[in-house]
Amino acid sequence: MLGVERIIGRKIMVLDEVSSTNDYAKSIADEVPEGTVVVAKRQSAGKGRKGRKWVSPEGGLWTSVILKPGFVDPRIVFIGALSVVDTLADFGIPSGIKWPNDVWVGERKIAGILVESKGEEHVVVGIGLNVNNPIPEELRDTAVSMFEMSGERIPLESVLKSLMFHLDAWYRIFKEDPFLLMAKVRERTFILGRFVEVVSEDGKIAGRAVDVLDDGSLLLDVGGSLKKVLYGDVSLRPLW
Ligand code: BT5
Repeated sequence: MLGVERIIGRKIMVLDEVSSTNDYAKSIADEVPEGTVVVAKRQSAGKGRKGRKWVSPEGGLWTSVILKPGFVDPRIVFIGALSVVDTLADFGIPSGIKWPNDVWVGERKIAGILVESKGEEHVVVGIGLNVNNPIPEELRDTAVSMFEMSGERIPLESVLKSLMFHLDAWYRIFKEDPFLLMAKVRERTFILGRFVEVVSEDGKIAGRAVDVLDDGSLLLDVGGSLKKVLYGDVSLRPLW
């Protein structure tokens, strides 16, 4: 472990390497205060949803925040996604949310969010954001980093500070008025109006993304009838 530091009044645990900051955060969640952050320089087994691999070499921001809202809510993922969008804006990079858990710049993914719960009350918000890390060959067409967008190396500390500032704000808003959070999600979700294909546990469904509803689900127009999707993997049909 490198050390424990503090950024805007919270405990930050900085690790050299860990399998997954989410797993580490879940293992300590009961013993540490809400808001504790785990950051790792590298993850040896960074993970995405459904056991997928998250590529996490040195130079990126791989972090997990422990929240204790007292309940589990599928909309918590949007606290992470909006915080990343706002952080990128602070560094002059426009981005949008690809429902439900990706942040994209143009047509490429710059960040992914993985929310996991620990029991009924504790939630870990894992955020992987490509900052200065190299993008591996196999992801060149689909992934992008802040370095690539800005042309300069960006200190990880300043990205983390900005991210935590926005996370605090969106978490507060979520607790006070989740509809306000969802209104912002709707505004930032760039897939609305586009034709998409969603793969979920119920199978594959294709249609035009119409809205993100207040419960966090995606509303699709499938040949004139509206279908609600609670969760899934979205792929975009080309614009032209
Ligand atoms: C995600 O999953 O996008 C959630 C990623 C969450 C990562 C953070 S890092 C800190 C914390 N600790 C963890 O162990 N995880 C969290 P999903 O929607 O399933 O997307 C996974 C897919 O994204 C992979 O199958 C790849 O196609 C792609 N991918 C992997 N690494 C990437 C990277 N560094 N940048 C962009 N795309 C990547």
